[in-house]
Amino acid sequence: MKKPAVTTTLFAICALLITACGGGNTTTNTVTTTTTTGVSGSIPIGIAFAQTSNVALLGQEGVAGAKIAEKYFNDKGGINGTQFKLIFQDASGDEAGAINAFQTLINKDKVVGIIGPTLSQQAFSADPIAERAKVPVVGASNTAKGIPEIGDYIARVSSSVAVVAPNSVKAALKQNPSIKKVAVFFAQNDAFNKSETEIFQKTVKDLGLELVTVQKFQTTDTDFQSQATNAINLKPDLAIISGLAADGGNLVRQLRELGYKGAIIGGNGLNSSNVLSVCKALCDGVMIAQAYSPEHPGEINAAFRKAYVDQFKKEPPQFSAQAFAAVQVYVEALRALDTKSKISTIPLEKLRTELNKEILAGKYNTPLGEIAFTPVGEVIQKDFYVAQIKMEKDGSTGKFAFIK
Ligand code: 1QQ
Repeated sequence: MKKPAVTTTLFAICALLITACGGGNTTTNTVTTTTTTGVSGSIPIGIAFAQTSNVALLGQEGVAGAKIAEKYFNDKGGINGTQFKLIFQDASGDEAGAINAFQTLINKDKVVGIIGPTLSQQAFSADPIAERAKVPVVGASNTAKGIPEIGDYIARVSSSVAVVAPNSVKAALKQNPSIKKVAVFFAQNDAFNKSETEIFQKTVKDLGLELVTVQKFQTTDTDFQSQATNAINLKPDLAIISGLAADGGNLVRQLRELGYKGAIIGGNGLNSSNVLSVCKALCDGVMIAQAYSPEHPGEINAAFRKAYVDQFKKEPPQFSAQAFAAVQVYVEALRALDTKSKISTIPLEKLRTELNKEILAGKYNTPLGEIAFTPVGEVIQKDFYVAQIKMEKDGSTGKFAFIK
């Protein structure tokens, strides 16, 4: 009789003193978040981009855009007079890195919402964690099919491959109407590249072109001799590559080194001036569809462009503009929410849920143009472009020239 009595008493004490008895993190967290009133001090917004690994070639452009937005909007008074701060957790290039970054941002940094991760491949693993914790996520570079559909808390400012990718094929045909045979290459170990190649292959067929071969590789590959040779033997007029910056750039270089003279289209994974150092002079002429143009009219883009050019001495790339837009979405949604009821009085859990609704309801005039969201969280955007890499005589510097 004695033993159970002691256990019961202990249990009762523990129920009152959950932390002291080490009652488990889940219970402790629930108690803390429901009793804390709101966010005090500056408002934390989480950024989970790749800052290490080969994906950092793309992630660092997101970091740059987010930092410009942080300064720009805080200088303008932040969230109705309260500053916000971006908390960066390196999501690296794989699923584990993104999951780690999300967990830290949600549970330790107690952010109101997250921007990231860099790759769709990572988002399919990490976004469900935020969804279960009811923490809003705004993707700023995830373009694979199915991202907003991951859950109610998942949205993106990065337009889908289905909308963006076909533009480059149409532009290539316009520039060279004699294109008939097309070779397609894609990285088969990456969700975004699998999604993008489907769109490219469909576009090729829809436009009445002949798809002569589909060559596969891995984002970690460095040697593309066999894929490039297989394709070149079929005499294509156009090569379309869905890969990431390092592998994609290497494939461009090796195609040219093996004598390929036709047109080349790169997908969104090659959409960074970081590919220039990989394929160097041989990058010249590669066409890439864009969801942003530095020339987009309007005050907000002028301010963003100036801040970027002042700092980096070159035109802002798409991934920086999209990251800026994602921060802007949070800032404006937080302002709207704060106007209705003071953010500092709303408990964190409720704040995250209310913020998510506000994000989806808003309209934003960003450097990408006017954007809004469908109920599922897909971005609605109007203007798209195509750029072509123009290398300088020195063979190492170059730029993305927008095709009119
Ligand atoms: C995705 C992408 C990448 C190329 C972003 C860097 O579009 O993974 O969805």
